[in-house]
Amino acid sequence: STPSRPQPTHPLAVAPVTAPEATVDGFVEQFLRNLNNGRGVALSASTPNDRYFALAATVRDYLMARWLEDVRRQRTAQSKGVAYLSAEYLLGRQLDNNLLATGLTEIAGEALAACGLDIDEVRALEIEPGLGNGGLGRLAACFIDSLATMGVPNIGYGIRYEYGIFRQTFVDGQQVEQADSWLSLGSPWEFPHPEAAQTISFGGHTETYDDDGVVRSRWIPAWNVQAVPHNYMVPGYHNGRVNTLRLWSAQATQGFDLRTFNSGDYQEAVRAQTYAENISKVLYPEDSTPQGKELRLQQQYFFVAASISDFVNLILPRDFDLTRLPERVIFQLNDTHPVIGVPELMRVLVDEKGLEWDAAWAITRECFAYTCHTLLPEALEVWPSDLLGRLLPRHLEIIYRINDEFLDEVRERYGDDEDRIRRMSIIAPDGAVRMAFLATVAGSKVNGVAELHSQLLREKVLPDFDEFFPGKFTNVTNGVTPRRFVKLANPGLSRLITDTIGPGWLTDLDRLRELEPFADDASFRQAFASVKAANKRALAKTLHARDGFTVDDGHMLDVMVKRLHEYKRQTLKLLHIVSQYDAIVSGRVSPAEVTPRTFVFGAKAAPGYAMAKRIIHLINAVGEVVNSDPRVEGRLAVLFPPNYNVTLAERVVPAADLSEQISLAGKEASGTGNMKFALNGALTIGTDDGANVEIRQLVGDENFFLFGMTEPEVATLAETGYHPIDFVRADENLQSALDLISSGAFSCGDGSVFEPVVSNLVHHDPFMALADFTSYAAAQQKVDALYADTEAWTRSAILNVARSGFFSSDRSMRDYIDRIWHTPPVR
Ligand code: AZC
Repeated sequence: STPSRPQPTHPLAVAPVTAPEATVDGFVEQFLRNLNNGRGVALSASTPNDRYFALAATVRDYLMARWLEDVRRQRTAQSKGVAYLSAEYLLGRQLDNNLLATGLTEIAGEALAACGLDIDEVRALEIEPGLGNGGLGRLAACFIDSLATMGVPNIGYGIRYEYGIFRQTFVDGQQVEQADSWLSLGSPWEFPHPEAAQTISFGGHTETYDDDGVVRSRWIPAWNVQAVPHNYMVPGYHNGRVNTLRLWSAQATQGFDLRTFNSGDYQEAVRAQTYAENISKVLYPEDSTPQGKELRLQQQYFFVAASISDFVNLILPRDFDLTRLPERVIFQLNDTHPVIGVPELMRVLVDEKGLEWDAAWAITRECFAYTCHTLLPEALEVWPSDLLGRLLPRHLEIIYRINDEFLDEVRERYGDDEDRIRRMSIIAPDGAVRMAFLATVAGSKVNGVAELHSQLLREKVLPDFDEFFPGKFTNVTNGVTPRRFVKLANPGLSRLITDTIGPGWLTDLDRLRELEPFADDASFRQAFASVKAANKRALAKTLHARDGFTVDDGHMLDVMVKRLHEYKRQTLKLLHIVSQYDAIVSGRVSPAEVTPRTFVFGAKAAPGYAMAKRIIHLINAVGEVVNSDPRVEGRLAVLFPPNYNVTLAERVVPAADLSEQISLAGKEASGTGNMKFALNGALTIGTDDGANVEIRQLVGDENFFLFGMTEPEVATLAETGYHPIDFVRADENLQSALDLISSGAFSCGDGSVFEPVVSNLVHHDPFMALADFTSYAAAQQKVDALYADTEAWTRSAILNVARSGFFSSDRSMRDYIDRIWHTPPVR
């Protein structure tokens, strides 16, 4: 028997943790305590950063009791939870969101005022954690918000990158990337647990051994690193629930080599440390070099292995019967980045836990589901087998066996249809491992992110698999959290909605339908329009302070914000701006005939994507000329604030009149910006692509500006041969706009500067921007016409809000639960 240990006797030690009193006095007391005891400063001597940290700590204190309770519940409950595996979480600022969740926004403001502080100044100090690139990472952040709000047990797993998405600046109109040192002043929202680090191994070789007459394989790794968990609270909205986001940071197993240091070789002394810590150093390092590719695979395995081990070895009870793992967890693979988790779970079950292969495979196939976010072939990851074999030799072995057994099944079904077998093999003819295929074979379900995308995924990307695995493919249309993107971003609209239909819509967004009748109510329209006008003024203020821009009050705000990619076709919009400018300066139209518009762009280009960077340069160059040409009489303005991020999105989205969603049909998997704009009362000009299709169906054709080819038309044109020059010849305005760029009008007379952009369009145009130009320009005329009728425009804007409730990420989560996860109903 073990010697008895001292037991807690104090009443406080056995009672559940309690929150501070939710009053102004209670808040002030807690805030000052955090400032004094946590930061070690008096109020009078505190810096703005001290105050921000103390405020964040105070909000945390209010969430803590609930969090500890939920963590406990998740360990003791035997119910199934969701482990979301994502290489990216584009969280946005935490302070406001967490205040909103606790319902303490007003109390906090008053408490700080009582301390002589302005909460707006304090909140402006927060640097957002930019741990994602774009849509995929922001979606993950919306999903964990929704799961917490719906009370579904969930752990988000990812990487705590020391540097998130680069900070974009413009030098002479060209993108320059700077490191995003978001942690330089510390992060008050994270709880690091170095003592709970996991050891993650790499390299080495495998060997076989005799295990009581059975030949088994085992991995003898060559090196390892420590994965240190950093926990973040993910609070639900007004429901007392707090889930966990666990991000892993890499640390050297043997950090500092004192003997080498003392011998004078300082660099060698920290070499191992630097090497290990590189793994979580930067979000998506350039993978155009072989070194970069390897680091990327290291990152993926690092966080997935740590997460699986965390769940299996720490969260589950010690004596858990692993054949029942599917009853406790579903690992959702956010795109292909975490797919190495499939052979990792097999390795854990077979090599570490001693299960038979077939039993382990049956468990694994139930425990994973895979979401695909793209149709671009270059975004479907493949790993060269020599790289995989070098870094993860046991995993490569496991993948080969999974593939052999899978191809046996294919042969059984279809006979020796070698062509089909080559097409379906997880190992490509060149030996590379196709991660999307592996995810599809292993996943219990595979989903696309909008109806059209899911359909194209089945029909064009993975048709053999769709046939082979009936019922495996499904759709879950993306969504966005209304807490951040309506309530926080657009308090004016939120107030108007609550005043009109009452509270409750923020967690039941379908209720926005009740606004529909008010579209015909003149006084409601007026209130709605004045909210929009106030949001525009707020944006103008932000852009002035941030970038020195002036925004003209009377302008339509026409916005295109998203990553810079040729398929998204920022060039199409730019060509239209240039053609309008051209029409004015050539005297074809008088400025007075042009609807005054401010065009807002926000976009980062991948550092190695040369064409995208040229397009950014061109947008800035056009802006510089158009904005300062007196002949335009201020009717057109092009603004391109650098470093578009979640924080800026929260200002831009509520202010927009027109939302540009103009990708080539069949290329944008879903889009989520499109949903945010519609929910905030912007009208969309868009192609029949991604979730635009569903937005248009819901808001109605008359409240959406559709243009361009459909996906089948695109496919036909590609088959019959696309010659962009034909479209240039057929549209004088297009020809003339291209000529103006070529003439050097936006490059001080030097036509060569943007020649690569123009000639790429005229000779290749891989995303058929020129083919859709005429139709786009016609749709823009319809935009002008409707905008001229203010009442009609506002009516349409209101109907966009009223009919977009479907795009709540709460609905997406319900669909995942019903169609994929089968987690128990929410209490
Ligand atoms: C994006 C898609 O491009 C976008 O259409 C979608 O809305 C978003 O995911 C969320 O599903 N994809 C990515 O960000 N990245 C990859 C690798 O697809």
